[in-house]
Amino acid sequence: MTFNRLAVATLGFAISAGAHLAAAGAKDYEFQAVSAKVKNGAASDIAVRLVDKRTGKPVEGAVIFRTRLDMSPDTMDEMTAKHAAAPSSEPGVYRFKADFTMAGRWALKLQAKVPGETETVEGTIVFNAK
Ligand SMILES: [Cu+2]
Repeated sequence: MTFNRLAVATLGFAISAGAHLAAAGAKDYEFQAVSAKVKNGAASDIAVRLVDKRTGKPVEGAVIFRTRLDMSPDTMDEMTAKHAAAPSSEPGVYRFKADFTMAGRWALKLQAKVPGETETVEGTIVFNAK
């Protein structure tokens, strides 16, 4: 009898743990601007931080596999800027070199794979190039 109750309790725990895992997802992560104000012009440094909203901690090892940098915040959706990933030594910070061609607001749109997360994490960060 005691054993059976323990087995039922263990099963109940396993189900609730599974439900918790299923509820976790891409929405638990957020890209943030390290600094929203950036320098206009070629080879400008821009950086984003990826955080786990459940813990507030930076997320290392994300693979950012798709990016787009455009002026959609200033209603110039078709105006894009070349950019490339750059090395970063700070955990959870992902850097790029961007060739801005116009002062104003630029949106960096990212898609990333995060370790331990099956869903694709997406983010849009607005930078103000001056
Ligand atoms: Cu523009």
